[in-house]
Formats: sequence, structure tokens, C-alpha cells
Amino acid sequence: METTMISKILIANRGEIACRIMRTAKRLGIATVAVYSDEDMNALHVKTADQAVRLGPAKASESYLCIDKIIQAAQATGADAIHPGYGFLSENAQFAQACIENDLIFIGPSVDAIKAMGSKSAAKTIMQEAKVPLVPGYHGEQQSPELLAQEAEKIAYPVLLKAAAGGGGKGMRIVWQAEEFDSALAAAKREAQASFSDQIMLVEKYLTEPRHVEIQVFCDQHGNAVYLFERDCSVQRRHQKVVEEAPAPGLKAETRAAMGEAAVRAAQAINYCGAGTVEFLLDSDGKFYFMEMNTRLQVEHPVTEMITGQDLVEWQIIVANGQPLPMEQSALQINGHAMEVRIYAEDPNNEFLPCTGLIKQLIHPPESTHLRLDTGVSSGDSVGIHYDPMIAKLIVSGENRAQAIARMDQALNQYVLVGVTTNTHYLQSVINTQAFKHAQLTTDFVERHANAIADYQLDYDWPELATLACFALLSEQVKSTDVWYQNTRLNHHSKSSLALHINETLRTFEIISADDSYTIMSDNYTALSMQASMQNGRFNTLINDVKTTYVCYADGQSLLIANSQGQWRAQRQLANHLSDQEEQQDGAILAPMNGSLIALPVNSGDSVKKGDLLAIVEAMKMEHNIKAPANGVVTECHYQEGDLVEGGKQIMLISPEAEA
Ligand code: MV4
Repeated sequence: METTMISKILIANRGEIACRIMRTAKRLGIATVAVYSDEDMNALHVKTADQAVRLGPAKASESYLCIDKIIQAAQATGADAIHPGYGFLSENAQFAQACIENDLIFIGPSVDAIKAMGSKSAAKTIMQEAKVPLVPGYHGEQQSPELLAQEAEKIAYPVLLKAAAGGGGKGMRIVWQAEEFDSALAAAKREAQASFSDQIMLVEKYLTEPRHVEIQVFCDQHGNAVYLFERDCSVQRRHQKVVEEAPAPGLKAETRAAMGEAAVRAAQAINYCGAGTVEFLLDSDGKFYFMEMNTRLQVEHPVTEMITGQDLVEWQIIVANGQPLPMEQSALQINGHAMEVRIYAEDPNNEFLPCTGLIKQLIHPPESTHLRLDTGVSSGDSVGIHYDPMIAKLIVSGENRAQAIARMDQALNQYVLVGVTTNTHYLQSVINTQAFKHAQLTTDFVERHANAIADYQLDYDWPELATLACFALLSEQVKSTDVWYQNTRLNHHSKSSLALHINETLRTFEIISADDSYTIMSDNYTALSMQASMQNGRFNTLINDVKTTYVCYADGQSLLIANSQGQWRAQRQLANHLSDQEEQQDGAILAPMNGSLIALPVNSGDSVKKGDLLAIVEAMKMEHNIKAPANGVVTECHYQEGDLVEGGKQIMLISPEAEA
């Protein structure tokens, strides 16, 4: 019964996932259509596609979330299917419906399946009937505070209040004892009302140290269903996943099978079709409980692909074509261990605020069967404020977990991105903790091990310092009047002095050079001799018969050398010691980053109290409240609501009230 096959897919998404979906489509001989906003006109996903259609302005609500525009784009280009990726419209039942009504195949589950999993309480009722284990608790319709408090007593404290419409931890409150119940309930309801316009609450037994373990399921249109094992995603920061891996360390084979079978029952209970994920909380004693089902392909699907050797996007296309699943459960196997980290444009040293800017240089670790890089950006791209700050994913595999960790550490050393701050060093500090190496994975991992994570530092020993100094000399491209640098010729030799900022310390170096030989001196280190050369963007050194090669980058003040062993950075000292930061007055309220001012509730002349909201800056879908540091009067306000503002710029000036 050969039906017509999908021959052109429109990808209703951007960034790495759009690129990743197109990679499989191309391999299968399927044409691809990208969509883009004005900000993404020259983005990688647009360049990767066979055709690309403009949707509208940068704001997602006017581009990637516009159902009508996307359907029109599919019709205009003759696409026969739409892949929604993750985020944006991927779990929007209206969008799935609009596709079907317009004779477009939605590469995802049915409208009903999406709707069924949209409410946590409705989902729990369905799962209960399907005999999927639930966290003890109440998920009924009755919502009187008295009844909810009674239900809490029944399961015993601590309990967790969860918004039925919730997600990402919003509308969630832990209640440790009965006395706190009423106020916690009121607070959770307020938050749920504000976020989802729905106050319905669930009461659950609060599990204190669970793991987040999720099962990948796949179903076809013929009633077949399999599970492709699990992923452990316990390492999260404020409900953002940081590291994901498969299989889940230490999971017993029988628990794996029991979870897999429960996940398949969950999918079949809603007549599921395509790729889905059933999330569970896993207790320290191996008991597991249904949390929610995600009706999309997830960010972390590559770790499953790595351990199973399957291409899940290919499976999605096969299923969307109406063909049966490519494999039966008994043929699926786990091979080795895979791990993924999410590279975000954010600053771990500044409360993980999203970062923007021009990517001046991007060097990737070499891809292999063990190393995959799913990226949405390339050199020369700008990272803006309008979308998710996740810009790439690094995925590695190994014969075992320790090998995967070692490969990930090397890969992160070799991932060089200059121009926008990223979390790569933070990721290394997480995977290098003893707790992570010992797989002590619980959902509070990053809080619990915050000190160990913060302590992680790459060593800058004398050979690396000397190498940075030598590289600074060889890459000298700035006018010597611009940097603190002297050069004296002595017969065949020349003697140079230079100063570098390295890890917030200013170090001065003396270098005597002749041809490609250098002798480097600094402070109280013993003189070090090396040979060095630059070739094809690489910096090669020979120190005590040891050859080392680095990828390198130099641009004005910034210097960087990197190889699989580490990544070392330095800044040239400027000749004029003036900092490029503007002198800021007392009471200056500065923008914490590039963003748009979505609220500015005060005007010049207003009196404000310490803690009052002065402005909200939105960047990459996250809102940052700026509050008054002290009581005072707003004397100047330089912006209006809706303006774009650059990080570090003064938004307003407050004249603080004299102390009483
Ligand atoms: C829980 C829980 C403990 N006990 N439910 C957080 C987001 C939402 N999807 C469910 N979440 C949790 N539900 C009970 N009954 C702990 C969490 C939780 C969590 C879960 C997975 C990954 C990270 C987490 C971080 C904090 C809390």
C-alpha cells in the first residue's frame, strides 16, 4: 500500500534544531524549507535550507509563533509536511490542527494526544487508568482549600503544590508542615493565575532527592510502540537542563524494563503517534513515578541516538509517512554511554544572564563517531535578545561513562567561541566535580555542589603563561603605540617587553628572540626557552623537546590558545590605562545586559522606595527586574518603554534620599 511520501518539509523552527532536522531530511533526499524572522535573515538554518521564507519581525509572536504565516509559507513553497522542532509551536494543538486542515502532515502526534497531556491533572487521571505509577496525591476537580489541606494530611508532609496547567516550576510550592499550607496554596494559585490564567492545583507527596529520568517512546500509526530506553536529566539549573546522559547511571535492568513498559502504556493510553518522552521521578530505592509526557522531539534526543545508533528524526518521518516503526523492541540495544551538554550564551559569573553580541570566532572540536556538535550558529553571526540563549549542543559517547566524561572535557576545551560569553567553563566545572564523576545525580545537584562547581579552575602554569606571552609577541598586529609593548633590536636578537592580564592578574614578560627561538622571563619564574611558529591558524611550540599545538585567536587585546588539554586566555595591557567603561555616577541605574525595556513604571521626578520596581529588561525571553537600590527621587530617565537598551548603559539616575 504505497502512499505518497513526504518530499518536502518545512521546518517551523530556528537554530540548532532546524539545522539538525534538515540534516536528516537531506540525507533522505527530502527537500527542506526554512522560515525566518528579520533577525535571522542570514542565520545558519536559513543557509542550510533549500528554500527559506520570511515570516516577519524578530519577535517570536510575529514570526515563529504565527500559525497562519507558517501555513502560508508551506503552501507557497509546496511543502507537504511541517516539522515543528521543540519549543515554539511544537506542542500547540491549534497548530497541529491547522496543519491537518490545510492538508499538511504535522510531524508529531495527534491533536488529541497533545491536548490530553496539556493538563497535569487530566494526564494523571489517564495515567492512573493505564496503571502508570503516580506520586501519591490528589489531582481531582474539587479545589476548596479545606479539601486540599485534608489531602495533604492524607499523604503526609512534606507535600508539593503544582499548578495543573504548569510547567518549568511555575506555580509550584513545597509545603513542609500544615501551618504553612494556606499561605503556600494562596501563593501558588496567584502565580498560576498570573502565568497560566488557571488556578487548579494538584497536591503531591514531595520527594526530597529524586532523579529526573525520562523514557523515549516511539509509536506508529499501526499500533506498534517501543521505548528507546532512558535519559538522566537530573542536572538542571532553575528547570533548565544542563547535562543529559543515557543510559541513566546505575539503573537496574528490571527498573529500566518496568519504566519502559510503563512509558509505552502511557503512550498507548492516548493513542500516541511519533516521538514522545515520558518523564519520571526516580527515588533512591528504585521506585519511579510519572511526572509528565512531552509530545515532541526533545532537545536531548541525541544521547538516545548515540546509544541506540538510530536517527530519531528519520523515525519521525517514517512514522509520518504511515510506515511501520523500523525496529521492534527486542532488536533495540544500548551501546556504551552518551552525554550531552547545552551551550548557552549566558554569563555564569553574572547570575547566568543571557549574553548577546557578535561571534567573532568559532572553532569546533573535530567531529567523529564519538563526538557530535549540533549548532545553530557560525562565525560572524550575532546572538540577539529575542530567542532562547541555547546556541549549540555537544554530544559525546564512550564505551563507558568515565570515557564519555573525559571526551566531553576535551571537547569543551576545543570548543572556542570568542565574542559572546558562554557557559562552557561552567559545564566543565560541573562534569569535573567528584559528585558528577561518581554519578551522584539528583535534581538538586547544582545547588548541592555549588561550592565544588565554583572552585573548578584550569591551571595557568609557567609553560602556559610563557606560551601565551610568546603568542602575544608573534601575533602582534596592533600598533605598538596602542599596547604596552617595547621592542629593542640587539644584533641578531631583539628584546621585547609586554604586559598581559591573565586571570585578573597583570603580568609583565621579557622575551628575547632570534629567528623562531624565544627566551621568556617573568617575575620570579626561571627563564624558559622555546621555539614557536604560527601556521594555518595554529600556534606550534617546542619546549624541552615537547611539541604542542594549539588553535589560536588574537584580536586587538584578546588572546586565546586552546587544545584538547585546555583553553587559556589573556588580554593585552593597553598603553593608556583608561578603562573603556564610562565613569558612573552614584545612583546610576544600569542595564544589566542588552535587551528591550518592556516596562518602565517610573518617570523623572517620581519618588521611589528601596526595592521598588524601576524597569524590566527582557532578553532572550527572560525578564529581569531592576529594583531601586535605595529610597530616592528619579532625577533623569533616558529611555521610554519599548526602547532597546545596551548592557551597561545608564537607564535612569536616582538621587538617593539623605539618611535620616
Ligand atoms: C516534583 C519534585 C519532587 N516531588 N514532584 C519540577 C518541575 C516540574 N516539571 C516537576 N518538578 C518536580 N516535581 C514531586 N512530587 C521535584 C521536582 C523538581 C525537579 C524535577 C525534575 C528536574 C529538576 C527538578 C528541580 C526541582 C524540582
